[in-house]
Amino acid sequence: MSLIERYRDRLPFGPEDPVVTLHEGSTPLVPAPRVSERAGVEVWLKLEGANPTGSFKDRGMTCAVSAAVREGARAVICASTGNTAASAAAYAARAGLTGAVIVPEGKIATGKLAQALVHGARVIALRSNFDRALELVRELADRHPIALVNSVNALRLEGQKTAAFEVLDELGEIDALAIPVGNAGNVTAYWKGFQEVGAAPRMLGFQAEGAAPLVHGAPVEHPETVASAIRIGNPARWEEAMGAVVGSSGAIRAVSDGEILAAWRLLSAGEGVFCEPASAASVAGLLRHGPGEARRVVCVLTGHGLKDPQTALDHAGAVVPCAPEFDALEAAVLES
Ligand code: AN7
Repeated sequence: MSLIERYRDRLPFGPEDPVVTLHEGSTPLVPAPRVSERAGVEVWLKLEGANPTGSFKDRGMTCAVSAAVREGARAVICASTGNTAASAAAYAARAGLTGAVIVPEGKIATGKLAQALVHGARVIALRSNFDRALELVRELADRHPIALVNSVNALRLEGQKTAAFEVLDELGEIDALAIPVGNAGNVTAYWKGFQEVGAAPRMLGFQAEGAAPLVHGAPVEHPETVASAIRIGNPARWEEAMGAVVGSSGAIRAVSDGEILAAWRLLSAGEGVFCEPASAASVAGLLRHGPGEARRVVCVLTGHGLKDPQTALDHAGAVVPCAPEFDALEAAVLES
């Protein structure tokens, strides 16, 4: 079922409104015994990589693109570190709209680039970073009748808040939500969702050390991190994210690339869950900074590991070459 249909009473869509959907949402929420043991609390993983295009962006995109169709838009546009581009391209294709995505040249994961291209979007590689791309794209959307589908679009947050409903529907109550933070739309959306149903878990947002403007309290001009999805130096939802953190007695903290990769390895080899590096920042943050007084924590794994096969191969074990003979194969399989 489409996310809009499922939550229509809590979303700004009427029964006659057009719905552009790939049946997003309803993602798995799975217990994480190994992470729980390390963190000393009950940890659950919200697998947002199980959405149709492999990231949480689909929840927001179904709403942003449906609204664009309702308004008669012919084209959608976004700046993106990759996942928004993949999602916008897919939903634009679904709606029969033209899509254009502006990405930082050479800095988006291979899977995301492939997705944007196969869905037929015009992919523009800007010789700069995400922050500059967003600045330019906002101006472009001001001057042309093109719907901007970045999370500066309120409909994106409306859709993404539904993940908070799902978490509470399954667990009843949680003490804290650990979540990676880039442009800060998702942490804002979860907080909105929790508040709408009278819940107030601590919002624990995590940024990569080299791209941690909310931790330093100032924009970062040249953000850098292995977690390319959150390589963002000047989040558009800065104030709202700080509001969520203060309102929930939470925090925004930094994790190093090494900690992100260690958490990513624990998830993939220890839990059987393959997420992209940015997503592992939630678990890395919980392990580094601790759960505080929380006893039950949900970590949001925002995107699928297959999004970024190159980083995965760079940081995983090597394959074992083998001659096509029985003895060689036996040795290759059994020898350590
Ligand atoms: C996997 O696609 O900003 O704090 O342009 O892809 O709401 O920005 C992606 C962000 C976390 C951070 N995890 O969410 C984009 C983009 C993954 C992401 C984030 C992103 P926000």
